[in-house]
Amino acid sequence: MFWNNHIETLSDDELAALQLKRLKWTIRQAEKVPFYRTQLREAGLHADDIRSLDDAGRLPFTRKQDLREGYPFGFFAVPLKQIVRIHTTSGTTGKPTVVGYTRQDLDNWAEMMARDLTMVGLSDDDVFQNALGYGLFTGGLGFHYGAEKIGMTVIPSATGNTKRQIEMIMDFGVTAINSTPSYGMRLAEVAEEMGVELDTLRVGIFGAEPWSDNMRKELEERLGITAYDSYGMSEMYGPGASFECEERNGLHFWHDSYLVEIIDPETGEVLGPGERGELVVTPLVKEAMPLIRYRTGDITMLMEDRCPCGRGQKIARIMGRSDDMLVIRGVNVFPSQIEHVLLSLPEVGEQFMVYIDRMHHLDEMNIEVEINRECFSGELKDLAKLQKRVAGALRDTLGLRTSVTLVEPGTLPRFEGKAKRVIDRRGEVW
Ligand code: DLL
Repeated sequence: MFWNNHIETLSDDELAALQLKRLKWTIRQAEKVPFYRTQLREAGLHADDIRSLDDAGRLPFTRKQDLREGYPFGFFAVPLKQIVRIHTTSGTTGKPTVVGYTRQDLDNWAEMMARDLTMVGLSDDDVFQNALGYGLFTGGLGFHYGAEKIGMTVIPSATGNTKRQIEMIMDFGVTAINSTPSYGMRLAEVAEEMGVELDTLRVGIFGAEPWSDNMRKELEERLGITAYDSYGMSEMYGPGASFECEERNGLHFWHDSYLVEIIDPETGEVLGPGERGELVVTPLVKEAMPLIRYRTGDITMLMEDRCPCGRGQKIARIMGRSDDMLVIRGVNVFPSQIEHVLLSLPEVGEQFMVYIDRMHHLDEMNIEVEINRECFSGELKDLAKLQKRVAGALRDTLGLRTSVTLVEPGTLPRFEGKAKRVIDRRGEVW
């Protein structure tokens, strides 16, 4: 099913022409921002110098740090009078990034979300429980307007009060649920504790943090749904920029609205399809806050194959952010890989916490893992064998020795929004 058949299936030539036109518009829009005026002047570039999409490679990159330095409104290309909404990132590492929207931006965003939701087979026949944070986080409101646009019955449940969320799913006949994958697992866990079946649910949409294929299986089995991956970031409006279709093999990007590149994060060189690197995005329709070649920090690749659904080029699921990548004794590890390994072992659950310390100049990684409720006999004795097996499986996949501590079911923290499973204590002074 298509929301906007024409734009979702443009031919390569039509798409390239539209992208070029919109790229020039974006550069003109960016020239209204002092930061970009300076950058473009220094690069000796003007919108009229962009004659083909290849010329985009001559444009300078924008980094998250640049946006931070523009705090709060330094990147707005329109007067505040025309800004109708503001969101911010959580700003755990320094000042939050502020993003602004004109009325047109909000329409563009809702249009993309409408395409996404229609793409996964949802319509005005569905009841949609939107269990993402509403507020400064873009997740809740971003989905909300797209879901209303296609006429779904929207329940703005936000996060928290998990028992009540389960009751709502049952009482309101919810057919589609939207949350972070961590919170999806929490919903499954609480439904199981309550001893109820969520019969009406058929679709789950999960995003805002990395999640593995094993996590997908787990969510699907325990919630009785088909699970779809949803990707976006505040700087691209929020969720909606990229989404899986019913094939569930990579995420489509809305190329009419974003120019997508993958670069080598070290050299800045542009990489081809099938080569993994950092995603760089130039939004093509953003009015309030245009960005040029924004370095997302997210690690993925462009996919080589054409999707049978007829839409444009896909990206692979995001492995994580380059700054989430842990370098342990020289080995690169993403928390999503740990999750993947743990979920392949039936005796342990999906809940884990990673602690990293530096002992005698060596990095040590200890992973606390919850034992699966069904396999837990009430005592932690006799678990040495299991502990060995978990550590062995992690070593085989990660190529790294880790120490594993098994803990009782229900003892590790649960997350309603994005999970924080890594505590890196290497920088701390002892
Ligand atoms: O997380 C937007 C969003 C909300 C996407 C709801 C999907 C659903 P930020 O808070 O700005 O925006 O965080 C963006 O989250 O750069 C990725 O590192 C990560 N991320 C988002 N979606 C995924 C995903 C929202 N599906 C940052 N897989 C991004 C992996 C994801 N990582």
